[in-house]
Amino acid sequence: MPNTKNYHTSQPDYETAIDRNVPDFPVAEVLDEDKYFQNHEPPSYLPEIEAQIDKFVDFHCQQTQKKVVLVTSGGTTVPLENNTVRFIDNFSAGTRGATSAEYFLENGYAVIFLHREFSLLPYSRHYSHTTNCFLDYMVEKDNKVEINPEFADSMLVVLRKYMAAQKANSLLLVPFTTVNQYLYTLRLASQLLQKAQSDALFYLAAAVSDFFLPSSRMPNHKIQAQPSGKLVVDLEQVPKFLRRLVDSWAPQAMIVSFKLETDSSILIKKSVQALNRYHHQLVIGNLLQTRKNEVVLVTPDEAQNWIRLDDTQKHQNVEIESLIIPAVIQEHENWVKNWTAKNK
Ligand code: PAZ
Repeated sequence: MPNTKNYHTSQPDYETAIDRNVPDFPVAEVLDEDKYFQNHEPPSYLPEIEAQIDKFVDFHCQQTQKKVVLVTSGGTTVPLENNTVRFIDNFSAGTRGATSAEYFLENGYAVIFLHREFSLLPYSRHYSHTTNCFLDYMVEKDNKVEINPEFADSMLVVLRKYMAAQKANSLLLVPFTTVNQYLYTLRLASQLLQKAQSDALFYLAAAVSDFFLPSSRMPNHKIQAQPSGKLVVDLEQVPKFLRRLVDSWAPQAMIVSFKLETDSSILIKKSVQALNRYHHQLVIGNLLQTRKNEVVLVTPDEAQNWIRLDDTQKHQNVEIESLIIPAVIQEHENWVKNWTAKNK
């Protein structure tokens, strides 16, 4: 996909990210989502992204009538310095998001892919991180570069899907790096997606930081060695934006969040807790250790639908997302039907 954007989210906004006039961000309280936006600057490139998303949503609402899914993917960072040398990162390669995006596209959705810049992308994921270098897929023949015949057939399949998505203008790539960029972009995209009403779906697979350093306390320059020999970092809790997404940013859309745990004994409890707290439609629970082989879909009635790859499927390299996405789409179809019936 040609890179036409004029910015990189991995480069901090040196000038605007810090505002020393704002007071310290308070300890998490009710409605601190709103305070967050009052106390933190939006990324400077946001208007460019707004124009792209707006055009994409209009195109699909007016011309193709495709349902639109916003897939979030990859981990957010928490910078420790304004001129960022050090940051805290969240685990995620972007496999879940990039793979899911491909299956949504195959199932007729338009996809806004809100991803950590330089993490895995739909289609190129098959080649970008699987060898030392993409050149491993090439050979030289008669003074020319060719695709290694060993990979040519499978690459043709991927290429055709990629070209089809391009031709149909069905995939919009939107990057983030920091948690601040992620939150501002998510809010913007969800407000623009209101036009799609219940045809909008949110599939929140990104690993978003739970703690952050408020910009009012962020040092401008690289942190130097401390006299104590220790660096003590005092982080605040990131407000729970899922509540805002469900209540006011995108009240007509169906919202699917992921819950990642490492302790299997609390996975279901935490998934149910998230549904009770935010009142959205579906939580997909997964464990770090087994996330590629099994997930559990939990709905507000506390029903649990486990999706597991069996041994044959594992052997055949079936991707679990090829089973997750049809189940999510089924839920979305029910959501649209109910919403339409209620709003007749
Ligand atoms: O990107 P990946 O395939 O390596 O990992 C995917 C995942 C585990 C980050 C995702 O499935 C997930 O659970 N996201 C939500 C994480 C959370 O609870 O914040």
